[in-house]
Amino acid sequence: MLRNRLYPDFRTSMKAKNFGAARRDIRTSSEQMAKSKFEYVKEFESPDPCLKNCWIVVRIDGKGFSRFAEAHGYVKPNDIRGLNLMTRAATNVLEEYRDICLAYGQSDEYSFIFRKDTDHFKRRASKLMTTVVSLFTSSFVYHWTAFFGPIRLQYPPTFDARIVLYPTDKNLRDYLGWRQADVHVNNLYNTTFWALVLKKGFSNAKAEERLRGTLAAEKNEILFSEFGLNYNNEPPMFRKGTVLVRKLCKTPGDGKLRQVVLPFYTDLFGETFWRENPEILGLKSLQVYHPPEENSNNVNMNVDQNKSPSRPETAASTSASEHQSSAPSTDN
Ligand SMILES: Nc1nc2c(ncn2[C@@H]2O[C@H](COP(=O)(O)OP(=O)(O)O)[C@@H](O)[C@H]2O)c(=O)[nH]1
Ligand SMILES: [Mg+2]
Repeated sequence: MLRNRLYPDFRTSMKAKNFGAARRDIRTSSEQMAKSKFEYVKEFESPDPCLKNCWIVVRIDGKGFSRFAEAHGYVKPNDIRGLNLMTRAATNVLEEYRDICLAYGQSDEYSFIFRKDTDHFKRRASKLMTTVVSLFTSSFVYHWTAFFGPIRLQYPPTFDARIVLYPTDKNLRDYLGWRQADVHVNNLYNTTFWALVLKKGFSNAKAEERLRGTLAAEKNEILFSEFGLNYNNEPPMFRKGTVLVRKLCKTPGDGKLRQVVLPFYTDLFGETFWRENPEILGLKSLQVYHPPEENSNNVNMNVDQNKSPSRPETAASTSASEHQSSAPSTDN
């Protein structure tokens, strides 16, 4: 074993309680000079505060997620376990960062919206972005087994991140509308594509050729007439993505109001969501959440896929405010 000349009993001196003293001992004036000699390198760091008064969006996205989904046997086109795991990880992020007022997720991505008046990390872009994507990724791995049971992680997943600033409420709403339009378009396509491949034995190339140039109404019609599937009856989580918001909920037991992050499967287009949740854009205090009546058609994840479908009216979505009554995660 190498012996340290200054500290022959190396193990004792490296104990935490001795560490400070040991460090002080070796600080000589020449080392202090060296320290100040090197210190100028700090000046190479650039300040990166996000512009004031702007909504700060941190979007994380799975890197090479198609391969990850394949390697872990994800159900095509939508894997409920995978989507719920994404939402679990995103919930962790909202619980940690109280200045995130809304998050929106679909497929392998989540967007986290920081209040436009946040001063968290002095609005430093790198700090906000890296801590969000880091906590998201570690939470995804941490909760993996709770959602995938015996299926072991084959390799560590990676998520990338970016920051985008939106100066107006309209810009922010349009951003969220853009991400939601993405899931509308992709999910209708993927549902039809995989129905052709998995249920009719089409090759990928043949299914692609069949769908090339088709409009939404045509894909709806293929699903209905060839597979007896009304696209509007597909789970809203698949069609609309997941919106996470913070509400005050009565805790069963002591009846106290506590902050809870709740998932909604709802349209962000139009006025309804923003009218029902004015505190988000208005930067107001949290609202008390009143769960929908039991048996209301707001609770929609238990869609009976076996019931006879009625012909879809449009490719567009149905009710505006759909919330799945999953066990909320509380934080107090
Ligand atoms: N089978 C399956 N694949 C999914 C699911 N969610 C996301 N993916 C995959 O993840 C990809 C996400 O798109 P994108 O970020 O553009 O692809 P990436 O560059 O491979 O990460 C999709 O194209 C799917 O291949 C899911 O629920 N089931
Ligand atoms: Mg990706």
